[in-house]
Amino acid sequence: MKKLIFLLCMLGSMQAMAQQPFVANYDENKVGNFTLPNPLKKTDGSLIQSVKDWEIQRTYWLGLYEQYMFGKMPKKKIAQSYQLISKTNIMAGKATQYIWKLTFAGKYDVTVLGVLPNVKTKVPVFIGLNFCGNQTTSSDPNIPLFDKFTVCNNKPDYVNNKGQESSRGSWSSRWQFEKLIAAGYGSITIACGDFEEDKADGYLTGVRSVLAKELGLQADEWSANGAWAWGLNRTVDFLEKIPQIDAKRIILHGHSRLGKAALWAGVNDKRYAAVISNESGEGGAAISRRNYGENLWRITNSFPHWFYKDYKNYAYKENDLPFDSHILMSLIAPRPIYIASAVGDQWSDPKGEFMGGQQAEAVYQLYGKTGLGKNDFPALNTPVGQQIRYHIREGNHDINAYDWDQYIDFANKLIK
Ligand code: GTR
Repeated sequence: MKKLIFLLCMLGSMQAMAQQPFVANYDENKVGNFTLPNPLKKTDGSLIQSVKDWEIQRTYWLGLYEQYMFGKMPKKKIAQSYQLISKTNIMAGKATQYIWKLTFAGKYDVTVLGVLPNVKTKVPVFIGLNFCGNQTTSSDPNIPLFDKFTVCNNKPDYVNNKGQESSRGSWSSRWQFEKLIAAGYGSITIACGDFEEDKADGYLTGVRSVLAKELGLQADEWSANGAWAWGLNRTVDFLEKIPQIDAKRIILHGHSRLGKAALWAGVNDKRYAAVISNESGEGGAAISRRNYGENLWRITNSFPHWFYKDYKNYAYKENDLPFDSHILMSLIAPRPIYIASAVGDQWSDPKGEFMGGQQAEAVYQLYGKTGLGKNDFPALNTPVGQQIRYHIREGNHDINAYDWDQYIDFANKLIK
């Protein structure tokens, strides 16, 4: 009886907590105590000692991520065709801009933007999804204006779900095409909303519904992050067919919510040579067990579609999850990973993002790699680490020229 009363009280206080307006904690003294699951611990309690055993354990973790957080990743192959829509010489002959249409199962199209340096050798490329349409990445007038729902739709640059001329290049600072071309890299991007519009009912018109039969999955068996990650990985299938691209040097990046999608894409597809999480925060690189900034309750209530439907049940019960962000990032090993934060973006919990990288170290060591190494949380604008790299820069939630300088340097050292 006592137990029952206790349980009812607990339930009542949790409900009350859920009804109160959310106040994020930014006090290190209140992040709470927790023990992180050991990525190398097998279900029988023994510790993994070899890469061979880790590869088996890796599949087990991947299954848990599907089951608890992101939903299933379609395994079925799907028919894919592509068409070149336009090809434009840009940057005074230094680069070519491509627009391709990718078609899945003959019935679902997405538009890919590629900017490749005009060189004779195969080039490494960065690939990442964009928030508000390909036209926001550059002011070039040949890029089609995106005409589906995006998170920018409350801005004057968007009318009735269509990006206007004024939206061209509005986020070019996040893409830094000139910098990349000068360094010998190409850049590939697609609007995330081309795979699934970023809203609660976005699945109705996205790949989760339209391709449900072909992919053998119902929409509620996976998530928007799953659809975005799947889209990235299918774009890699296409990039492998483009002769100018060196498919062994594809570097995946994502900012914020698209950083979460990038991590999920990167663990599901070993073809990426490296993965970059830019301020991916809660549900991305940050340790969820830390009560700091955004938390699991807040994110699953604000964005229910991002995760598998049962993930919300772990709100205020993060300790019951079998994993945390360090295990997600361990699944990238031994490939290089870059985790970046900004001091003005405490919502994403920079210390939690750093800790996520730190706690993946043991798996990198199994492969004979040094991740963040013995580094403590670094000073501003001071990147640290080797195979796992980290920086916290000055400024706000964004991906900017400073971030890109570090990513190019990282790729030059570890990929080129
Ligand atoms: C916020 C969300 C974050 C992050 C961000 C973004 O509203 O709480 O998890 O994903 O959006 O994508 O910019």
